[in-house]
Amino acid sequence: MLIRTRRSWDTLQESEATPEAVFFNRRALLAGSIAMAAAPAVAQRLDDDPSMASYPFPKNARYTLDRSLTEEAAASSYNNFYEYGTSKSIARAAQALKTRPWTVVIDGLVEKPMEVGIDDLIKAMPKEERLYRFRCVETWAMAVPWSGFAFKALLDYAKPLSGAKFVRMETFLDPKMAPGQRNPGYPFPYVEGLTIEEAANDLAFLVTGVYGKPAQKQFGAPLRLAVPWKYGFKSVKSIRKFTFTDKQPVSLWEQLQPMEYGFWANVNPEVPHPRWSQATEELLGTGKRVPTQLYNGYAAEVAGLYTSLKGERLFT
Ligand SMILES: Nc1nc2c(c(=O)[nH]1)N[C@H]1C(S)=C(S)[C@@H](COP(=O)(O)O)O[C@H]1N2
Ligand SMILES: [Mo]
Repeated sequence: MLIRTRRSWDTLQESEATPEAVFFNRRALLAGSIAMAAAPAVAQRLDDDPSMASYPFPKNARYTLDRSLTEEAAASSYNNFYEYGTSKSIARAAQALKTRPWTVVIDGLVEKPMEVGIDDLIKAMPKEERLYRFRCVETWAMAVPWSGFAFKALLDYAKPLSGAKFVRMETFLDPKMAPGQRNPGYPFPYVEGLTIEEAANDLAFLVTGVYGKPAQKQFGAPLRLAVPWKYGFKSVKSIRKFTFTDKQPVSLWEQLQPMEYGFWANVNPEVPHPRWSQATEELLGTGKRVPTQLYNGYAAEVAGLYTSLKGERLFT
């Protein structure tokens, strides 16, 4: 990781953008750098995963791509998962994440609050595989085969009350298991949120697996979000809790830098990040840069969610 001085913002090259780092917080940078070491691709043993036998999930032919899938080795060795360090090379450190036993709490404005074991939840959900684009706000991108279930299926299962306007998602909090959570520069646990309409959109997906098998830990096992029309930081990993609420959730990144990482965070090549352009993206593992598309190529599916929200900062 590069440690920058405040002045270097002015000359920051797009290719060196590491936006999700809080450049001016030197203490956080130093603490965060402890857990970092360059790591090769980590192949994790998944055969003792209780959900293994349910893979591969049936492919949903509605969600295919016009670009090649990112090589698994590239996607699984270049990750953002600040619980395990602020560099991209956290795959090895993330093996400390214990994904069983794992329960998921569903609370707030729902018919019946509950806590369900991840394997019971996976059994209860309609399983499918979808090929999705993925675009990080830092301008790298990938194309991934996610396995999981539609967020809509979780809504049907959780039965939110009519007063629920948002769903707030929270990652586990366990600094012993995740040394990055001891970094005083970040207000863990990691939190993200969606409106109920966004969560009910066909594209919103909850991920349990990647590349036809249970997700490796660095991808945010055993349950993470995939909302491909939004910047990657919205896709919260290793979810422990879904809270249905009438208040707009404030994410970890919004707490830190509200002008850079807002609630909506929809992909738009014409709205630059305050510190760099969003016009193009680098396809991980290829060295190629291509133009970024409005809503990351998913405008037909999601633009309608936002037509009545004219005053909002939809793209930051
Ligand atoms: N809990 C948690 N979720 C997270 C993050 C994180 O640091 N912690 N990083 C986010 C960011 S910035 C991105 S780009 C994606 C990265 O997902 P990937 O490593 O599977 O590509 O995860 C998102 N979800
Ligand atoms: Mo990101």
